[in-house]
Amino acid sequence: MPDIAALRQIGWPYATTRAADGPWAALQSEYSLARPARVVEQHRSGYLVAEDIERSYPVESLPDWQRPRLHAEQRPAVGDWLLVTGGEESLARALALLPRRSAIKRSSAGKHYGQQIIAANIDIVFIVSSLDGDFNIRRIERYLLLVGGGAQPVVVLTKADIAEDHDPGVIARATNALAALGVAVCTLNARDPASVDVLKRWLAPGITAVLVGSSGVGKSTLTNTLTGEQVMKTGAVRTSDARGRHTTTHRCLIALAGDACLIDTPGMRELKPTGEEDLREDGFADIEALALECRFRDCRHIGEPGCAIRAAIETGELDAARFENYRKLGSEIGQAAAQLASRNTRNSGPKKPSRTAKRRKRPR
Ligand SMILES: Nc1nc2c(ncn2[C@@H]2O[C@H](COP(=O)(O)OP(=O)(O)OP(=O)(O)O)[C@@H](O)[C@H]2O)c(=O)[nH]1
Ligand SMILES: [Mg+2]
Ligand SMILES: [Zn+2]
Repeated sequence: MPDIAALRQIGWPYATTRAADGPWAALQSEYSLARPARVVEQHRSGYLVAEDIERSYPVESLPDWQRPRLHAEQRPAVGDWLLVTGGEESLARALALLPRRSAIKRSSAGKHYGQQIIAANIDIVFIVSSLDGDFNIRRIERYLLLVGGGAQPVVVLTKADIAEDHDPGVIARATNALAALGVAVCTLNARDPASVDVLKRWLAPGITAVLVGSSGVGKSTLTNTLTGEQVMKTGAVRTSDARGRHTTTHRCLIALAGDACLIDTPGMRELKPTGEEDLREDGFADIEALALECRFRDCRHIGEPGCAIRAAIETGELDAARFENYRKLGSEIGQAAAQLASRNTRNSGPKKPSRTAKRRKRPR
């Protein structure tokens, strides 16, 4: 029998694991001997899962997940819940991926359209930026867009202890710029436990939070300070330009004392939208509302009479650089959405039964 109390310490959100109470009734009745386990690490060679805070173990993937043509977002990611079986005398086996409550994702790098799940089943996204030269409000707007509706974003500004020596006034400038976005912000020294304590108000029991941001901003340092142990390796930044060296190479879920979970991730260079983002909901509602006041319905805001956007830029009510970023992100979302739509049409043709479906038909 699955141990609910132990599962809840690693973020299981339901009161039971019985099929009737979960959103995957069909799945679990089929696999009545399976138990839920959470993906805590993802490596090239496979997944590590856990059923409690004490121990994680490798699990054999479903053959379906190794199909090269399977969309990446259909494979498990860190934070996902799997149904597993076995594991006492032999390698545990995954039987299914349970539906996600939420996910943070981006488009994968490369020519072809693809999505990459950064973390699944998360409640809080800590967008980490350091104050020693990394802070860039346009990049934070981009992160906010990717967080989407399922999770709450919190911007964490690190290296407050050294920021003013590098750049006097940077803390005030950064916090003012963020206040205009209406997002929660904290400024701290990631190496100092007393300073990092402010994050605990978002780390209630059962919550899963993920740390995202560029390399070298202090995500793993925050992880270590929050756990009180050196669970993650950290690396000094280059002195020439304060860039990190990509010290963390894989995503990792860690249970914190107090029953919240934290996911540390490798620093990200590129943040391309997937095409599913919504500018209205994810950080740009003010601009969308303003555009409704333009005289022409199809105003392109490039000099038409009665343009509310141009007027707001002139009075200083709207920051021209923010509007530029809105435009740029809008066009990237549009392009990605078109690629996603064409991928979905290509895939909606008649399907051959998958290998798992065939296997299930065989009598046991
Ligand atoms: N002074 C000071 N140094 C910090 C702070 N946060 C992180 N550092 C230092 O910055 C360097 C990079 O920190 P990491 O925690 O490795 O950065 P990361 O975000 O995990 O980087 P990647 O794993 O490469 O993505 C380390 O030398 C840390 O000690 C802070 O708030 N203040
Ligand atoms: Mg790291
Ligand atoms: Zn206009």
